[in-house]
Amino acid sequence: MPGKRVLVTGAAGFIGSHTVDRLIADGHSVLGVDDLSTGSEANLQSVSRESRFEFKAADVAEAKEIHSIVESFQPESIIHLAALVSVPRAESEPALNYRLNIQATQEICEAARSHQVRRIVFASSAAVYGECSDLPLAESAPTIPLGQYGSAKRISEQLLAGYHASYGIETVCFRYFNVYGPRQDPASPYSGVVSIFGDRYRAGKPVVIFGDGSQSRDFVYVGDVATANTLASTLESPTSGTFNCCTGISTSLLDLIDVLNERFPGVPKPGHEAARPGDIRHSLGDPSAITAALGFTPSTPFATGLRSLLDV
Ligand code: UD2
Repeated sequence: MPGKRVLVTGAAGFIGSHTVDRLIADGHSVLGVDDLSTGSEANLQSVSRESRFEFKAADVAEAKEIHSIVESFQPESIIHLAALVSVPRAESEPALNYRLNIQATQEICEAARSHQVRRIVFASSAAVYGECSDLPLAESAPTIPLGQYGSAKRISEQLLAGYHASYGIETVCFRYFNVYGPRQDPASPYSGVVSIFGDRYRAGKPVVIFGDGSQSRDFVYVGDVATANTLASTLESPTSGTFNCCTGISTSLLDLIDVLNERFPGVPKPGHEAARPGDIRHSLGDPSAITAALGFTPSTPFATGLRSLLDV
């Protein structure tokens, strides 16, 4: 099968750079776009000398810029990962959230329509479900987002559904659960818990557990997410729909701490603080739809994924 031409927005970010690595390894040609506001070119080091990879620093919410990029590269698919990824920042800067998490999706759809792009793969989030207690979550569960970020992701899903219905563009929305792995920035208190805890244990420092530690998440390894993005953007057969990108396996913070204690036995015991206001206790997805559509389930065992993160 000849390689495809794939445009990846947010290419220098955590999920974007792993997706680019995977596309290049599979023989595809990639144009990576990123405004480098939170992503870093260092994440693209392994593909930087690859002739099938090009990089362009650009803001995807700028209509003219994205149109000219799509027109000149002529991708068969676009993987749209560029976003305002900080949930607290989306709350405090709703206009910025609108621009990056809604308007940019609209520009991508319009550019795809104008330049005959066959398919768009979009990074949605489990945040679209809000506080749903009927676990594991299937895609048919109600979507009642808790704030600006989840709401923007839901609106973007619907924009894409409209472009599919009106113009036949194939659209795939992945609702990512808690993605973890190498290159995830541990610096902010709102970074993913796996990267924060991994970073502190490696430095020999104790972590802080908000609440009693029995809260649980569906942790999905970034390499599996990259595989899902690659499959969805390059499959020959028509592919559209909205899918959970999750493992269906629940891991509590105490489970995570057990693995870390075993690996770093000398690190002082975790401290405890009050549960974070607004935190959900349990989150778990049902991966059966993604398996049926793509013949793939994110399945890297948590211990294996965690080892990759800690070994970097
Ligand atoms: C994710 C988002 C969050 C919000 C939520 C919606 C990320 C990183 N966070 O939160 O912004 O959208 O989904 O469902 O995308 N924890 C600790 N100690 C720490 C850090 C975290 O105990 O130092 C706890 C935290 O209180 C939570 C759990 O670990 O109970 C997981 O936290 P998280 O921020 O990694 O992920 P989540 O799903 O709560």
